[in-house]
Amino acid sequence: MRDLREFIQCCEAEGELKRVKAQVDWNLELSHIAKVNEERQGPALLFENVKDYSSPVLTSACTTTNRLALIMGMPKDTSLVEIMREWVKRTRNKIPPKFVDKAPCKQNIDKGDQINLFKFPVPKVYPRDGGRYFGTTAYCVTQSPKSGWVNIGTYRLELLGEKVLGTQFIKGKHADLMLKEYAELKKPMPVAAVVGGDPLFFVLGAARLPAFESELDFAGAIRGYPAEVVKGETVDLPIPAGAEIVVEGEVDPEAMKPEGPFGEYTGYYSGIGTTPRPFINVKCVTYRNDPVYWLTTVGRAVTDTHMTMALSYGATLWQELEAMRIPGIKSVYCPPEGAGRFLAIISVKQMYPGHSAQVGTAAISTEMGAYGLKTVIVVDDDIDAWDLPRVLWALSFRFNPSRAEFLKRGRSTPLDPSLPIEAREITSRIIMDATLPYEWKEKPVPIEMDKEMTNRVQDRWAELGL
Ligand SMILES: Cc1cc2nc3c(=O)[nH]c(=O)nc-3n(C[C@H](O)[C@H](O)[C@H](O)COP(=O)(O)O)c2cc1C
Ligand SMILES: [Mn+2]
Repeated sequence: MRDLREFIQCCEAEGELKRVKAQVDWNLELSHIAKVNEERQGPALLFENVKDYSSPVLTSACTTTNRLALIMGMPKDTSLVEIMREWVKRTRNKIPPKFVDKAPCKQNIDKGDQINLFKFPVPKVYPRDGGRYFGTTAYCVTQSPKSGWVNIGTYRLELLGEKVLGTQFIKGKHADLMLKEYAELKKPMPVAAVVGGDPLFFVLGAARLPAFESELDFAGAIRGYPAEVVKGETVDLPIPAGAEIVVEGEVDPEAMKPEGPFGEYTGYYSGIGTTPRPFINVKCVTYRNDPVYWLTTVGRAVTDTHMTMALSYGATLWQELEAMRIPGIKSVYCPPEGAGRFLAIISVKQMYPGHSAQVGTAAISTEMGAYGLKTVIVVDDDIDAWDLPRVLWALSFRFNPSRAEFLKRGRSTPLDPSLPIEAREITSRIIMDATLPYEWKEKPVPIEMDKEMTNRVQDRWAELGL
């Protein structure tokens, strides 16, 4: 899949998209339609008549596993866990991107006075948001001045002016690491904030992939062919050729402007009022004719953003456990109710004493788990990680609180509402081992039904009047 238009076509062919022709206001109305639609597990929406604008807005692209499967190039009825399993398999062999000369994203090029980000139908999402957020699905392309590593990261971008986007690169995120390198060199950081292109770029921009790895190479791995990229007009960065809108600019590591707040995927605001943060000074904007602007509603679980994160965070945790060569991992599930990141369930076929404990401590030590993962539940392999009723059963009957491990200090996220607003850098964690200890000589005797008798009664079901 090369661009958002191909995805829209694919969704339409599969009955997964509706065009909204009635006029809709970008100010709260559009986002509220999208959110209610997502709560009803509705289709992707293409708003074709946005008040004050002539170009369309896409929402609800990732809300259901059906559409996540389409993004991955898989059949519609694939389960989330099957999609994750495929992700883990395909991302073993990375494929770097390929530069092309001609790119649709260059159909229009605005520089100098022509630049005006209010040209695009950027919605205001929730009433208490600090403003309109150009970046919800937008991803920032940046490059390390030291190693040359190219990163793609999805970070919110607030529309602060015709030529200004506010950023929030949380400490330790890859754009933040790179900005610190530019600060040492006393140079501004070139950046391209991109909307559209292959929808995978957004999913991968939001995925917590390891440092020093390029999301562009992961995109190639998942697709099986290299991502097509083109050089920027004013920045020397690889930009997806099929992108809809590309905002090129620079971030001065020393300059700040008030940014925020924004209704986050935890269902809460992460701070009170505005905070001074670095911003993008826009130097050039390129876009396709009639560009499709793409929004994800973020906000309270479970809707669009949460499904995206459940896929990419769960798959990344699974892959990192595999890379640690821990045997017996049967399945991994990071429920969308926890935005795929605060809670993880892992099913393991135990092979030696302490195996399940190893899985629990490994999970919180992966790159994915070391940041914000608070609760890990480990279950035996007779239970699938996503089978929540069975997981609750194991927590009731196999779990003993004395076998839980508490850790007092771990990296946290400023988004976690369970911590006081002024102290969100460090969190505690718990590993709940809900397996039966491998070393027990005498295990509880499970109740089995008699197979023959079960068959017999099933055969008699109609006769029994049931
Ligand atoms: C809709 C959406 C908005 C996000 N906003 C931010 C943000 O403002 N700041 C941030 O640091 N991470 C944000 N994230 C999470 C990052 O995308 C995620 O941590 C990703 O790993 C960042 O890329 P990196 O690992 O290359 O730094 C957001 C994710 C989504 C899906
Ligand atoms: Mn990254």
